[in-house]
Amino acid sequence: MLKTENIRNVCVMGHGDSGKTTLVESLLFVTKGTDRMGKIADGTTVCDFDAEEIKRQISISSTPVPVEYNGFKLNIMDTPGYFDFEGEVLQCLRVADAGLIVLGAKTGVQVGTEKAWKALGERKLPKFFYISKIDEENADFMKSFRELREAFGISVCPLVMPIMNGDKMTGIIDIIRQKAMRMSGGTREEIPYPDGVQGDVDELRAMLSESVAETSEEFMDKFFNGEDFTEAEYIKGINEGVKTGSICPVFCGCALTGIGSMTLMQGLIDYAPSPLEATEKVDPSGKTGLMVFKTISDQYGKFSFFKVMSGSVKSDMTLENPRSEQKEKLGHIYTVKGKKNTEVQEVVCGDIGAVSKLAATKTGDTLRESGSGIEYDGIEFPEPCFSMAILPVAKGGEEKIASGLVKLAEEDPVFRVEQNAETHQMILSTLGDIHADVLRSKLKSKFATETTMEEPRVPYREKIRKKVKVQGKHKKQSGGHGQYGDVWIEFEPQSEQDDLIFAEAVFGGSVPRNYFPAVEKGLRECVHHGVLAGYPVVGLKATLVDGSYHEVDSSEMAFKTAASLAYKAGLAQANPVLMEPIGSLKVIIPEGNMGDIIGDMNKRRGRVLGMNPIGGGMQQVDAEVPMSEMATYAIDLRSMTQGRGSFSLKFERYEEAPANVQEKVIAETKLLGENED
Ligand SMILES: Nc1nc2c(ncn2[C@@H]2O[C@H](COP(=O)(O)OP(=O)(O)O)[C@@H](O)[C@H]2O)c(=O)[nH]1
Ligand SMILES: [Mg+2]
Repeated sequence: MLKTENIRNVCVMGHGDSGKTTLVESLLFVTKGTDRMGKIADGTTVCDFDAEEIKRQISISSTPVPVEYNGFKLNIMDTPGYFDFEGEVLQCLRVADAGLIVLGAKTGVQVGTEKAWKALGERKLPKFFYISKIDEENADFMKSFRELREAFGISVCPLVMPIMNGDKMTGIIDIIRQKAMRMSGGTREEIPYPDGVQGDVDELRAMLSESVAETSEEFMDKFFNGEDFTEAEYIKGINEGVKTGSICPVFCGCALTGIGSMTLMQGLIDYAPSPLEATEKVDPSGKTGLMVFKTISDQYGKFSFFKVMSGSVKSDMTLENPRSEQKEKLGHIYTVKGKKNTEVQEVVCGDIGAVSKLAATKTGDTLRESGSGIEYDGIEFPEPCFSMAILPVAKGGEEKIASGLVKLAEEDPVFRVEQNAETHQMILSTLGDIHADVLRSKLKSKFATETTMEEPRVPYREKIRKKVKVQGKHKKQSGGHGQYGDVWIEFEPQSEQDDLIFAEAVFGGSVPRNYFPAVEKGLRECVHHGVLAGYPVVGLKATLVDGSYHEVDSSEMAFKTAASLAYKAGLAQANPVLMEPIGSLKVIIPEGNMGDIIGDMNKRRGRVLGMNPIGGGMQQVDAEVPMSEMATYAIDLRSMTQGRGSFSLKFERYEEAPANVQEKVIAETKLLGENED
């Protein structure tokens, strides 16, 4: 039986393409958890098994895999590096007890490295580094190590150094024990130091001592007295430091050959906290409680991944969900490795498992033994910031898109869909173009629905700027029962909340009272469509001032028509203008990007209202900008800041659109009208 103290829950993070998925594959391979070493290029890795991942050769979904080594179980969670899939990273972070940040020896620190560091720091989770792809041409361990230390300070603590033969990594040096090792027939054996490495080893050992000295006063004194630490002291210091965040051990290796993988696993076992000592400790002796951090729904059914936070989870248990207030029976429980499931009878405290067919439970939910009162924090997801209209290629496919997206939302709680009542478009909001593209691919492959995307239509408004008085006269008196309605209406701009204020100032019954409602009704129908480009009219006051009627031929219908004639004539004369939605924008960017962001804001007709440093080398820019200019901002901001920037935009008010914008919109509406006819 697995013991909780022998579990390590580790989230693997870092920039896209840094080698995370290949590393996890290697950990599985060297522990015989898989019988062949899968390759990204061949689409054969355990973690990237999804059709979309194989096609794109990037990780899209996070995948927890159990790696068993020396009696320990490492639940390694491989996450996507691409920022569109940040939601997947956050799910795994929620249940991780430590983070392993992977960075390439050649590429060094990238935005994804910084983001991982920040995310782990915010959650007070211990951090480990793995410098990958040591075998690549021009890869330089010492250079990337120094860069790492420069970026993140003296907590960055070296534990190993690669032994190189040209571009090949042939072994590894343990900096604490000062031993060189190489792999031989699947086991490690000690070898003498190769020539010319002593200098680097000394430099790394000095840095190691410096990091360890930080962990206690006693060690600090020893360090300043020039004394060396013993092996036991090093280990104690690192253990302490990892827990408080003052030490981040650094490993390295070549995942393709597996050299460095065993050392890394041993390092995680030795220094990463077990769930019992983690930032969010588990309670093995408590009543059963688990937290669902991820949901997969595919042709095999719906699987909910969970971490046991309290007690233990046994198959056939019935637990309650405090959010949905439903009871859930856990019929079959599993451990999961890529797309393979192994049914188990029990998942112990601190471990990660999966359960099928939960009816009323979604990602972020707690399941608990009744009467336990347990409820865990859910998962905070990023707000989707990239909105596009999604439409079917085939006529009448809207229903299928909507139901497909509902299904996909079970797996992906980040994106949003809404039917915009005004523009009649279905708006899909995601974290970026790749995220949207993946969802569309899944709609096609899983729900046989082909879609296209276009920029969302902008909900413009129309408004008049001048007071006018006009007549609307509807008269048809050719034989039989005729129609007669005649009104004089004053139209003027107003700035109250209501879009249309209707008043009357009719003297002496020129229009009988009982026709007033018909006039108002006629106008209310009219204001849905302005006279410029057919957008709803706002800020209008209409006062019925005069008119005439006919004893026999007047009717409500005739007065309604007369009102609409007055409306058409009046608004055209009243200097109408197109109003565009203005959003208030908050952008957070690195200081160095300031110039680009401001320049870009000007191009989008934005007004910068303020700039404020918010610490960590970041600035907050507040601005107001026409919403019509912001459709692709999520993508543009990412490319201007290499993904470091973020923003939020919300509707603020309507403002007159400049003449050139009006002309363009009006011309486009005409074109659209012609096409529809
Ligand atoms: N030379 C070399 N290439 C590697 C190594 N690890 C990964 N790669 C390659 O780097 C690319 C990205 O790897 P992947 O595991 O998908 O990175 P991820 O995006 O961080 O998951 C793939 O082409 C891998 O074959 C390594 O140790 N050495
Ligand atoms: Mg990957």
